Amino acid sequence: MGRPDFPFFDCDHHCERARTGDATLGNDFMNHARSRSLLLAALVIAAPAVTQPVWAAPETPRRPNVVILLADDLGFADVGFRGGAIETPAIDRLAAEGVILERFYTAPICSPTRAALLTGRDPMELGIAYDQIHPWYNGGLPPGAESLAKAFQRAGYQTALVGKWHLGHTQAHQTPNAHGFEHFHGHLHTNTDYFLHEREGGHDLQENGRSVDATGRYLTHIQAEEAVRFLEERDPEKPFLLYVPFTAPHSPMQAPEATLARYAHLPKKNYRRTYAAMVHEMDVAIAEILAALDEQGLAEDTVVLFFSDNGGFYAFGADNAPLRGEKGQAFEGGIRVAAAIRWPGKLPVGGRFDARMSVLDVFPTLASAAAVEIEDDDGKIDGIDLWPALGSGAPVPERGPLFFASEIPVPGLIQLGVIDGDWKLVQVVRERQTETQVRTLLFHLSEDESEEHDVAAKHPEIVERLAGEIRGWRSRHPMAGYRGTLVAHPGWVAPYDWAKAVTPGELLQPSWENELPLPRALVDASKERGILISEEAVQRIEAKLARERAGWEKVAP
Ligand SMILES: [Ca+2]
Repeated sequence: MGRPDFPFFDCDHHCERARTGDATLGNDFMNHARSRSLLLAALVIAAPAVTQPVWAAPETPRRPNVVILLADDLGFADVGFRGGAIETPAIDRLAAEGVILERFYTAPICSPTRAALLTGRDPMELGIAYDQIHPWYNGGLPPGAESLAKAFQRAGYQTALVGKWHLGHTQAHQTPNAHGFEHFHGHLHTNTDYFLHEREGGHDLQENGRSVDATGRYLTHIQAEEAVRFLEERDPEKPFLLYVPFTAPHSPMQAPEATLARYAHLPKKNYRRTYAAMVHEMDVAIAEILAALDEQGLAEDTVVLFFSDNGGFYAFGADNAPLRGEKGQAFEGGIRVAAAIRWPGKLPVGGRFDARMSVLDVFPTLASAAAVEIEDDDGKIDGIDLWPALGSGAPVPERGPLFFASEIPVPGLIQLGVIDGDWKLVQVVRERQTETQVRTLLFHLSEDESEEHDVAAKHPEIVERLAGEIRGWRSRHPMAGYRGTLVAHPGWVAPYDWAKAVTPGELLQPSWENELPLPRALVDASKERGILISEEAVQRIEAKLARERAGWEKVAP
């Protein structure tokens, strides 16, 4: 196929905004719109005079499959379709066959983006806004939260996650299997070693809670293979949701030697060569997933969304040009990311969507595209449904401010941002025990997307208003939310196997039996957790300490 059923706005040739759409589907979507955001979107869309659609969809449209491909710390400029130096033919293919999301925004760091993606909820309210979830944290997604995977699962989808989770790892209710993914193959943490599959010395590769030993194999290769395996072995009677959060190109900076050799012309400085090889490997994995869709004749029945979870990090080889800043910052380079979406026949070929889209919008938008119902009776979902705008050129709903925060990589140094219309305020906050310093910058994004001209001094009233918006947003942070703690407490040691260290759900159920006295099972599990520090792990840690001591002696005068 390849041709859209309608003209599209903002396409390469500046074609006129289409006023036609799929009414049958559209009405159906709205019948399912239960969140306040979706209802708001419906109201806004209903307001302008829009020509009625000219064709009707089948009465029982087949639900599309959904594939979400998430890069980790990919630079804004590091895709071929942005003219980057690294070749990414598979990502470029997606962009060429679909729509480039020109202004796609995420959080500046990993965990908040993933929380927003899966729940459609503001990471600030979830308490996962300032920091990523480190191995020494014991929190994660709230157990009862509605999620993308739960909603699709209820609608009859087979759901799978292959790759990095990073939304909780200590208790069963935090794991992917508890949040709607019936199949999970991957690792719970970030920064997992690509060859050893370890985090902090603990083994971190599993399938549905059971450890997987594939030591020595490159993680991105495993992820491609497992994603393709899911596509080949899935239940062909069901539509599917496949979420593939790649580990790449996040640190540790590791790539197979043969791939590194392909990029020998790039400098080693700042890991640029290794980073390029890691992006290359991710692109090859995406090519394999797209080829599997093609081979099974699924491409036209499948929505594929690609984006990065935050901007690239210069110290690890990324490039966010022409945007200012990087991962961990509220400048555009930290939060505006490379993104594209493809659904042949339903979305234009070679389209460009210029409106702002947030990672918060992904859940309501994909649910709308697939006519999947979201359970949100208490109106907790903050994202808005952009499917009518994307799919049929309907006006983009008005939206409130978008907020950003990060306390990575320096605890006590917080970057905050708010985008409201064309205005963007950035605050760099330095919290010390005796004082708090705030540096404030104001930008007009439509005139200055590279944030080169701070106009805060010219517009004190706008600064004051937006600073108030940020204060209000931060006040929604729960007491128990995370603040940056980049290093573990002294004495903290990882379990030797993260999959085995997850406390089973049945031990955490609130019941009389499980309160006082402590159930035998919990006592036994605690003992088991006690021996999770194996003799082998102790020896490994001691050997590492000995190596470090030797290193110190070597450099001692
Ligand atoms: Ca990331």
